[in-house]
Amino acid sequence: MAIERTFSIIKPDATKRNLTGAINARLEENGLRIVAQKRIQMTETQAKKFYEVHAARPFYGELVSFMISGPVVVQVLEGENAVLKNREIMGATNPNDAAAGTIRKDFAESIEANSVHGSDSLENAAIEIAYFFSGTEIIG
Ligand code: IDP
Ligand code: MG
Repeated sequence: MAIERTFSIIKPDATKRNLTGAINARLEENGLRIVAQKRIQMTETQAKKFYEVHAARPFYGELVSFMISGPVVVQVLEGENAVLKNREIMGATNPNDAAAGTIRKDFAESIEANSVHGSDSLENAAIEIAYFFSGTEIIG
C-alpha cells in the first residue's frame, strides 16, 4: 500500500448542520490526515465544472444548485490507500445503501444531500485537488 492523497468536500447539508468537526473526527479516527482544508462558497461556474462528468444525468442541475446552496469545506486527505479508504469511510452514494458506521449512513439527508464528496480514483484525486488547492496550501 502506498501513501496517497485524495480530495474531499464536506457538502452544504453538513456545514449547515454544523457537522464539520464530527465528519473530520471520522476521517482522523480512520487514519486519514487532513493536510489542507478551507471553507468556501462555490460559484455556479466552479460547481458546474467540478461535476461536468455528470452533465448528462437528470439530477445535474439540482446537484449544482445544491452544491452552491451554502458553504462547503474542501479538503486534501493523506494516508495509506487514501482514495479507497475515504470511499469506505464515506459509505455508498445513497445513504439507504450505506454500511453502518459510515458518514453517509449516519449523517446524510438524501441521495443528493449526502454530506460528503470523495475522489473515485487516484487520477481524479490529482485533478480535483489541483482544481481547489495550490501546492503551497498543502502541508503534509
Ligand atoms: P459519489 O458522490 O458517491 O461518487 P456520484 O455517482 O459520483 O456519487 O454522484 C455525485 C453526486 O451526485 C452524489 O454524491 C450525489 O450528491 C449526487 N447524486 C448521485 N446520484 C443521484 C441521484 O440519483 N439523485 C440526486 N442526486 C444524485
Ligand atoms: Mg463520484
